[in-house]
Amino acid sequence: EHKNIQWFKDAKFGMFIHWGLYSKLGGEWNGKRYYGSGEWIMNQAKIPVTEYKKVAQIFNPVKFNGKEWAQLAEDAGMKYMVITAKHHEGFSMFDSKYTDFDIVDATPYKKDPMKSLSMEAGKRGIQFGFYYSQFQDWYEPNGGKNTWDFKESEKDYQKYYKQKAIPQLKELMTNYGKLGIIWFDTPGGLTKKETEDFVNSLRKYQPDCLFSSRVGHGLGDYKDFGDSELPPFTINGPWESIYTHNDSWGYIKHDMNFKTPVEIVYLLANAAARGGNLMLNVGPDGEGNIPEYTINYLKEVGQWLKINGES
Ligand code: JFZ
Repeated sequence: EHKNIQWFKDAKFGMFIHWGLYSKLGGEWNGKRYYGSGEWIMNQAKIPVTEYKKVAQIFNPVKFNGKEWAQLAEDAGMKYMVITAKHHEGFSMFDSKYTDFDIVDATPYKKDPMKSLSMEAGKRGIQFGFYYSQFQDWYEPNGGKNTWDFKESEKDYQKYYKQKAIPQLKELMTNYGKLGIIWFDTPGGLTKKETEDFVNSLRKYQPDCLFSSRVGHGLGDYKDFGDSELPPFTINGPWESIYTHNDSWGYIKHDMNFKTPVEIVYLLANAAARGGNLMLNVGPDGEGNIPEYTINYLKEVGQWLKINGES
């Protein structure tokens, strides 16, 4: 068991945030609407890298306010927060030396939102973490799974890990203070031994930071159930269940299927009764606004927790 697992076991409730260039598209490309997961639109519409990178030029989330986001998490009764530093689209939502395809270098916004968000979370005693798509990177010729621009047979995954994923993970683990979690996703391209080396090489930057199980090969510090599934009551060991507030992880403007406060409390109770956490996802839009429904419903859940919860 990880020596710093206790906060996670006690947390019960966390905020997941999917935010990237796909949030600007909002589920629409060339006048056509896409459904499902907004953060997959580049793949769904098979958008070429040369087209997709232009979205960065119009991504200007001036409404983003790290203080308000962290305050919402606190008001909702959430004890941790995990935000997409880089999703499968390959765009870095933080300042990175290892690519120009990041929010500081490629957008008119030119600022690093992860700086204030990590600080504001810390101030409130909320454990802060990053989601990082370690294998899938549709922007990079050597990254995982973009087969509409690049030939699979010509990909050199080791090169991608060495030149982008590992250096960027180091940046995330050294530039944003103490991290609670790195949330890996959809593993690939590495053997079990290579995954162990990968994990061990990162541990040294922050020995207290937890790694999600989707780092692959049964490694990682706790189990994830997903998406939107709950384990049996007999489950042992630390775990988390992930759900999203509406149907998509990333913002989709025509997805209004938001879970009500009662439904959220029910999910929370269901996870807590089995000894696990609920990490509920919110999808801010391309301007940096969290949807009104999400703000209002989360505040109601927080009210309920204040009256009926343990702490
Ligand atoms: C992954 C991502 O592809 C998706 O965009 C989103 O970020 C989600 C939280 O994670 O999708 C998955 C990964 C694993 C499972 C399901 C969806 N799974 O193991 O059931």
